[in-house]
Amino acid sequence: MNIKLALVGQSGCGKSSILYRIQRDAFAEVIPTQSLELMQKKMQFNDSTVNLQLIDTVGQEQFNSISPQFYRNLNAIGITCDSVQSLEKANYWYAQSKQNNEAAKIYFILSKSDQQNIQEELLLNFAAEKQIPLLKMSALTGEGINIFVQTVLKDTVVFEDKEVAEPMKKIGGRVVCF
Ligand SMILES: Nc1nc2c(ncn2[C@@H]2O[C@H](COP(=O)(O)OP(=O)(O)OP(=O)(O)O)[C@@H](O)[C@H]2O)c(=O)[nH]1
Ligand SMILES: [Mg+2]
Repeated sequence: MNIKLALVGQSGCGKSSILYRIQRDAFAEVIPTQSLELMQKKMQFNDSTVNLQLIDTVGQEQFNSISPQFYRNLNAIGITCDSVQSLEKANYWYAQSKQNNEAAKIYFILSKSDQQNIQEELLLNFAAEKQIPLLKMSALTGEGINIFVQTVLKDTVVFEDKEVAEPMKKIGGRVVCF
C-alpha cells in the first residue's frame, strides 16, 4: 500500500528537514530544494506494510510550480510554517490544497518547535478556522515527528480501506495504490 505525503510551505520553513528526519531519524543541514524530490520509507502499520512516499516541494516562489495533477495524487498534505511570515503564506497553500484535492488529509505543521516564537493564539486560530489539526514538531530534536507519522498513517490507511480500496478490491482484486 502506498501512502503519498507531501509537505508544502514557504522556503526555509523546514520541510526537507522534517522529511529527512522521518526517513532517517536524523538531522542534517540541507540546501534549498530545487525541484520536487521523492523519498520512501517502508513501515509496518496495523499488520500491513506501508510504503510511505515522502514528497518534498520547492519553497522558493520563483521556482515553484506545483501542478493540479500533483495535488490530486496525494493522500496527505502538511502545510508547514515556522514564523509569522510563513503563517501568512499558509493561507495560499491551504487554498491550493483544497482546490486541487478535496479528499486529501491536510495537517497544519508548526516546525522548529525547539525555537518557537509564534504566538500560540495565531496558530490555534489558523487551525480552527481551517478545521485542520495542528501538529508541532522539530526536525532538530525529533520531537513530535513520530506522532505526526502515526497520525498520517491512521488517517490515510483507514481512508483508503473504507472509502476507496474495498470497492476497488472487489472489482479488480488488487490493492489500490494512489
Ligand atoms: N532550530 C531548528 N532549525 C531547523 C529545523 N528544521 C530546519 N531547520 C533549519 O532551517 C533551515 C531551512 O530548513 P529546510 O529544511 O531546508 O527548509 P525547506 O522548507 O525545505 O526550504 P526550501 O527547500 O527552500 O523550500 C535550515 O538551516 C535548517 O537547518 C528545526 O527543527 N529546528
Ligand atoms: Mg527543502
